[in-house]
Amino acid sequence: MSLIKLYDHELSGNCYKVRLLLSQLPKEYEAIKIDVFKGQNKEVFFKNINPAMKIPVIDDSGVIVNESNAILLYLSEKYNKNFLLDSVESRAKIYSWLLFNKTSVDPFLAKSRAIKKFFPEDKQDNNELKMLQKEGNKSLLIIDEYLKDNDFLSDGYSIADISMYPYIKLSYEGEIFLDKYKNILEWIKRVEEIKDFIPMY
Ligand SMILES: N[C@@H](CCC(=O)N[C@@H](CS)C(=O)NCC(=O)O)C(=O)O
Repeated sequence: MSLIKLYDHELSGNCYKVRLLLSQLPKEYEAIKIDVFKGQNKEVFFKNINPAMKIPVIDDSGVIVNESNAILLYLSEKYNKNFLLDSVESRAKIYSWLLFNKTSVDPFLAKSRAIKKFFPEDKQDNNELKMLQKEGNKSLLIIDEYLKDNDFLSDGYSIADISMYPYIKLSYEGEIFLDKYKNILEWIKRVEEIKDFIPMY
């Protein structure tokens, strides 16, 4: 069996989700850097791997999976079901949060971060940024309310927490601040205390 290949970039929160799960499974892997800042993701060789031209992608002995949250589902299903929890009811919560993450959290938090961290100042659209920050805050409030009575997003630490963690942790880079979300701040501490946690940077 060959090592899992992860097409990766160190500044990508989506790639980090996969690195964090691989660390905790635990599962060895080979990281292949795709320099999205130089457009390597648009080169023919990578387009053949992922026609959507985005990272992360994994190649697990020929099984190619893209979309960070799909990769989390695949890897936990295949290598360590503890990250999916036991009951159908707990899994239902995981599925809900994974979809909420991709529809209502990452699109706002990751894009705000990208604008402030990676776009040149003259390309930063302040109206777009304000809209993203407003929508991001709405979702953070929902998560914060939920975490008032729950230690983790489902009934124990799972890929739902892994999926939600990076862009929430890094939200300050998009000028979305967590001070008023006390339950989220406590949850971040709990996530960072899980065995084999690795920091984003
Ligand atoms: N929904 C995708 C989003 C992936 C994504 O946006 N990846 C970024 C890096 S974090 C990327 O490849 N950007 C390059 C581009 O869009 O040109 C996922 O969750 O994997």
